[in-house]
Amino acid sequence: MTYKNLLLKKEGNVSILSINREKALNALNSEVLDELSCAIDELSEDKNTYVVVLTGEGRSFVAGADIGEMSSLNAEEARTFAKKGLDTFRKLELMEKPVIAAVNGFALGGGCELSLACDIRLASSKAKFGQPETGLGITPGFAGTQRLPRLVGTGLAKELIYTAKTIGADEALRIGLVNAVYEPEALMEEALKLANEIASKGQLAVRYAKAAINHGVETDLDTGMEVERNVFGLCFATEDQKEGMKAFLEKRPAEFKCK
Ligand code: DAK
Repeated sequence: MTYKNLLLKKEGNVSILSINREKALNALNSEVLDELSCAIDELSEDKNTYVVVLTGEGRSFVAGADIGEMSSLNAEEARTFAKKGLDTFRKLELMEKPVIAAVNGFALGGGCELSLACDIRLASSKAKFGQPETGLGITPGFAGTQRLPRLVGTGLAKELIYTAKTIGADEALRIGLVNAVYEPEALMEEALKLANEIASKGQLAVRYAKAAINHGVETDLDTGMEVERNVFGLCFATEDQKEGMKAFLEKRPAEFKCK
C-alpha cells in the first residue's frame, strides 16, 4: 500500500517505517494516525517482516499531535481524537513483532508518547524529548501519563510532565528513556544493526517473549511467571526450538524459519 504521510521500506526481514510530514515536523494529525494504523496492520500481516524500525523524515521524529488540528476541537472531538491515538499506539505496542524507535530529532508530546509505545528507543545525539502539553493547557493525551512513569519512574515522569520541559538525548539516556545515543549519521545504521540482530533469532520466541514482558509488567509476579511458563511451553511446539537446540548440539549456527 502507498501512503501520503509515511514511507515504508523493506530491507530483508526488517521494515523501516518513516513518518513523512516534514513541513509540520511530522506532527500527528488524524490522517497520519489513520495511515499509521493501516501500516501497523500491513506490517503485522507481512510474513517477511520480523522487526520494524520507526523513525521520522527530516529533523524531527514527531513534534507532537497537530496543534493546528487540535486547537479547534470540542470536548467530544478531543475524546475521539485521543481514542484514535490511544488505539493506534496500543496496536503498535501489542503488535507481535518488535518495534525499535530510531528517534532522529524532536520527540515531543505525542511524539514522545509514540516512542514510548515502541519496544526499544535509540536516539540521535540531536534528539529532544518532552511532554510539553501542560504548557498548552492540556494533559498528555496519548498515554504519556501512563507509559512514561512506567519507564522512568513516577518522580521523573511527574517532573517532565508538570514542567513541560524538553530534555536532550544524554539526559534521556541517563533516566532510561532511551537505550543508547548515537551520532545522527550513525543512528539508522545502529538501529538496523540491532533490528537485524533481533531478526536473526527465533522469531516466535522473540514474539512470545514480547508478549510475556508486556503482560508481565502489567500484572503481579505470580501471574507473570504463569504467562512465561505458558509461552515457554509453546516454544516446544515450534520448529525453531528444535532447530535452535539441534544447531547448538551440532555446533553450527541455527537456521530459523519462523515456524
Ligand atoms: N503541530 C502542528 N504544527 C507543528 C507542530 C505541531 N505539534 N510542531 C511544529 N509544527 C510546525 C510549525 O508550526 C512550523 O510550521 P510553519 O510555520 O513552517 O508552517 C513547522 O512545523 C516548523 O516548526 P518551527 O518553525 O516551530 O520550528 P523550530 O525549529 O523553530 O521549533 C519545535 C521546533 C519542535 C521546538 C517547535 O515547532 C515546537 O515547539 N512545536 C510544538 C511542539 C509541541 O508542543 N508538541 C506537543 C504538541 S501537544 C490529546 C491527544 C493528544 C495530545 C494531547 C491531548 N487529547 C485529544 C486529549 C497530544 C498533545 C501533543 O502532542
